[in-house]
Amino acid sequence: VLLLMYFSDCLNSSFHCPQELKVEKLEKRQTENDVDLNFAHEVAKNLIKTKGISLSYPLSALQAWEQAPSVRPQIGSPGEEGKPVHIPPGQETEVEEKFKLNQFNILASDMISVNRSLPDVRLASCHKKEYSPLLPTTSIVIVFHNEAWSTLLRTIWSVINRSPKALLKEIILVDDASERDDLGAQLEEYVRTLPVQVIILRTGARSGLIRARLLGAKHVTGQVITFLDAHCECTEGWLEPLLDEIVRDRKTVVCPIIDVISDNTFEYVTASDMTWGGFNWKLNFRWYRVPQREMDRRGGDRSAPLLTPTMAGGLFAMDKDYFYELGTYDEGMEVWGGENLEMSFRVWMCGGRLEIITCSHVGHVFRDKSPYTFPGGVSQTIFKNSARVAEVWMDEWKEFYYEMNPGSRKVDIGDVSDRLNLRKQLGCKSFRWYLENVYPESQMPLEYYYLGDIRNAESGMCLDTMGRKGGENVGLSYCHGMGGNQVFAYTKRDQVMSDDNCLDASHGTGPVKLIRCHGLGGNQAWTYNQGDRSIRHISSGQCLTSIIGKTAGPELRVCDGSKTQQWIMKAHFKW
Ligand code: LR7
Ligand code: MN
Repeated sequence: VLLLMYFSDCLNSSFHCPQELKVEKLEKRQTENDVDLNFAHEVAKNLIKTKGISLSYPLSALQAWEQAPSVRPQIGSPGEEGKPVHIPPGQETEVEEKFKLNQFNILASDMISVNRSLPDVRLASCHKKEYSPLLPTTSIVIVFHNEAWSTLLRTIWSVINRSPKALLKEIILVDDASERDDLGAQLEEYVRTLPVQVIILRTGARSGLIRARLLGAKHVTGQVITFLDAHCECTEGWLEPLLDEIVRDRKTVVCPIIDVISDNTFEYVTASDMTWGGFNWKLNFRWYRVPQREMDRRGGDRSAPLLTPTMAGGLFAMDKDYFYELGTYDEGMEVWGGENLEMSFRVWMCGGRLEIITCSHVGHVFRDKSPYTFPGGVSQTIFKNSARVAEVWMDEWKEFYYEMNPGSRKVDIGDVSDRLNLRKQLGCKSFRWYLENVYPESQMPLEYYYLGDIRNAESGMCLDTMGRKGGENVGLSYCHGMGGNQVFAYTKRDQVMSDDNCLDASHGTGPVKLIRCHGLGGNQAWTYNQGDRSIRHISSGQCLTSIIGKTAGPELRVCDGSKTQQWIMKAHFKW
């Protein structure tokens, strides 16, 4: 009887449940009120041994837990309930001067209690969810380089205050060669007073966040690893839904919704539950609106786990054994960047899944710039990390990355053979599979004829987005061969596209706009004729023309075969 609670997840999850248990559950559930979980644990173990029942999660890793009490507001203290902090008049210059130390308003942060209260931002339907009475323990790994004292401590306290005690195995802090005095002995002393086990590890020399996380992961004794940045605040009920989803299927990697803590006022601002993670041709992580397809799959329930193509990278939880099975991280990556896409592609392509758990909210201080140094140079470092992602995981689609950043072809990316072997050993699927099945909305076309710059034969100028946004006109400028805004793909769906925008003309003549690609042809359908080198707008029958003496941008004109209407798609044109 006591097993009923234990196996209550069988019915609606991926556990393998023997038929008898289901029947037993249905018959006896109503009579069960208080369940002795330890006893249930024992009986369940026995059953598994004697009857060979398989469970996708080791029982020994599961714990009975009780909800953490809510944090009460400290009336009158700044920033309570996530409200913005107002800096007293006269301190504006100090705020400005100190801003660059952390790339956030440290005065505001210092004014706020490390135990501040936050609003409960969850959807109403989240409150009705029932989580497994037995969940795995987790270790929280927080890496930092020169983090501010108050944000780091508020991160730690928000974990302590808002995690069920029984589930929080330890907090592992990894200091990646910080140069701040207070992060040394003072921090060690402070954490000794905390009501939870806190371990501080130090990398010694700057190793970057990826290798710092790997050092932290080695010391994890909980069953689940949860990574957080060092300037986060966990809200009420953040942990249970993450762990619950992992118990249902240990190959699920889960992220909370990442809310915004203002870098200026430290106001807590809820992020949309209608965004997921994607990436662009430059291999930058980006948020995009969740497509209708994914809403439909969830039956319109916004509180249901959201399958996401990629994750932001800093805040996620994963079964520890699965973290190792799947090849941890790419140790060849430096400082910052790339590891989030690498992990996302690897999880999806090698048999796992990546989700945003919309009932779990954690705030993060978003910054415009990094406050710290990149020892190898910012672009060299990011080029290297991204090129490693592209080389190992993206198959032929790596060309999009290289075309955007020709400089990255020259960077020494080191040896990736271990990672390629890992991909083979794990029997991972192709990047095409990922694009077709996980991320069909991506701006990476599945089939294309050409990728590169598009040069006009008369003026010698290249089509150029000029960095403009969707809705504005496409431009023309001197061909620089540096990729970026001059990279276009001519696709088998008749699009001329640059990242997520397509050349679009709604009038028969005049300028041509960049509009978010819709894939439906119409105003975005073009044909390139390799013979006369024209780019013809299908619906209007007009030709893309570089107008002499006019550098503002190309326009649509009646096709006349002149050189102003001849466009060169130089190499690698594949019919
Ligand atoms: O050399 C370093 N050593 C470190 O220990 C550089 C950084 N770090 C620490 C740093 O102190 C911080 O705690 O690593 C953590 C992440 O660095 P941030 O906060 O400068 O990164 P970010 O928030 O700008 O960047 C996002 O992308 C990164 C790509 O490498 C990481 O995955 C970050 O964890 C990730 N942050 C998030 O996902 C939060 C949401 C941001 C978004 C979108
Ligand atoms: Mn961060």
